[in-house]
Amino acid sequence: MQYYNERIERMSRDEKHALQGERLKRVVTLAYNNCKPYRAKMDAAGVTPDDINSIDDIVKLPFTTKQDMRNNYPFGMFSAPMEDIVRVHASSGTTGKLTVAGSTKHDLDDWTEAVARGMVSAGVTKKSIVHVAYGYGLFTGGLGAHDGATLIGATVVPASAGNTARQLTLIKDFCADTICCTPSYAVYLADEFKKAGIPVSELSLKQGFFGAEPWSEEMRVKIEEGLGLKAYDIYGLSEISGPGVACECAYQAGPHVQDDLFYPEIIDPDTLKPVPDGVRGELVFTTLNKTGMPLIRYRTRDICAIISEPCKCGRTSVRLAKITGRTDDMLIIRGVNVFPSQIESVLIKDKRISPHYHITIDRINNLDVMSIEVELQRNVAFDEIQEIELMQKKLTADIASAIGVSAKVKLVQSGTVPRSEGKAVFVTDNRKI
Ligand code: DLL
Repeated sequence: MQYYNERIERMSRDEKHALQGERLKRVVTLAYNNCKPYRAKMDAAGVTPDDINSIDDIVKLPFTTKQDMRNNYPFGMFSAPMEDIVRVHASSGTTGKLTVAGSTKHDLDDWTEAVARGMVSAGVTKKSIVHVAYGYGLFTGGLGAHDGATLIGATVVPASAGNTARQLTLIKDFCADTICCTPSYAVYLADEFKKAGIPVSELSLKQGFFGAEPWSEEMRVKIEEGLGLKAYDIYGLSEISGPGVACECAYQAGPHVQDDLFYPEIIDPDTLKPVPDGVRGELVFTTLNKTGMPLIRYRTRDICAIISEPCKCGRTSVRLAKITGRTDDMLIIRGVNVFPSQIESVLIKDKRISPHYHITIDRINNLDVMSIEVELQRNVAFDEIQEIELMQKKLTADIASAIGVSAKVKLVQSGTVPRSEGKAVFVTDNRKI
């Protein structure tokens, strides 16, 4: 079994517990002293860094949410001066504003090591050829996987997302043994290889790191058979760093959390109280070693459980069970986070449109397809076909530019979108993951 940082990865649980406590005190002190929103929250909760003397004291601290990030957009949650921030990434916020994360050089180094530890645990070495088909940019997938593989000394192919025909050529001709992309795209690639008449025996793939969206054991089987590799689950979120917050080892028994850097808790989303290991609830993360934008008890909204039984690989970290849903209405479409409220805010800008809309998501030929039915206001004539087509085109373009994913927009007559009794149902997700 290979380790990237054996001392940390096999550290005894007692030693880890002490390290987590020391780091928590340090990060809470940093946030309290350098970030006004944290000071205000902690003052309101009657807690100061002096109250934190062990990792178990974490429960005294208030939670941080996406709303806090939004309230302090863009850089108000940073704890370091701007001159020390060397990179920003961002993901979707609930409405127009992005959720922004800033990293110092020290934070990027930690994140990169986290990715490297995960990749090495599943067999990547300096001899590997790593094809990165996550998008490069504000999304953390591309650069995160890229930096981690580079740190190991592997050969990186920074393919980024899109242009499937070129992806097939690169994977085959450059003899990639490792691939990083979303699990749904991996299934799509497998299908495209099949269509192109390229059998798995002509590929060199041995392992792949798939994440950024939920996936099932059934998908694991499809990907492993379709691409002829072992499929590993990699988890992360841009607010905490990016991919590699947790990653599966060769035993494929749930992603190991890099818990000297990122401390996980599971809470009951209603009572906000911690639940025992093994019980599902909402995953909460605290960054123990970040300096640019530490996050304290950040509510990820992902529904998950902590697996605390030791893993056969010898790593002492806790692991995550499969993510089975969210406690908010965020959708992940082709790996992109989308909130219905973002779509709504595009729609309501057009006065001819009523607030009734319905989003449907299907998986067609292994790709997510989003369609939106939108009602016109009662006084808008539906028979001006050309006008309607123009409006549909404009809305389609506006939505694509606002959320980064295309949707088929269909305008319908007033009164045709089904009304629900009680809580409005805006989304039908037909994907069988
Ligand atoms: O998706 C980071 C990432 C990139 C992870 C590449 C893995 C691979 P965000 O765009 O901020 O960051 O989205 C974070 O995606 O809260 C989960 O809901 C979901 N997610 C990420 N990884 C997994 C996974 C990246 N392995 C949000 N399984 C998270 C299920 C995942 N859901």
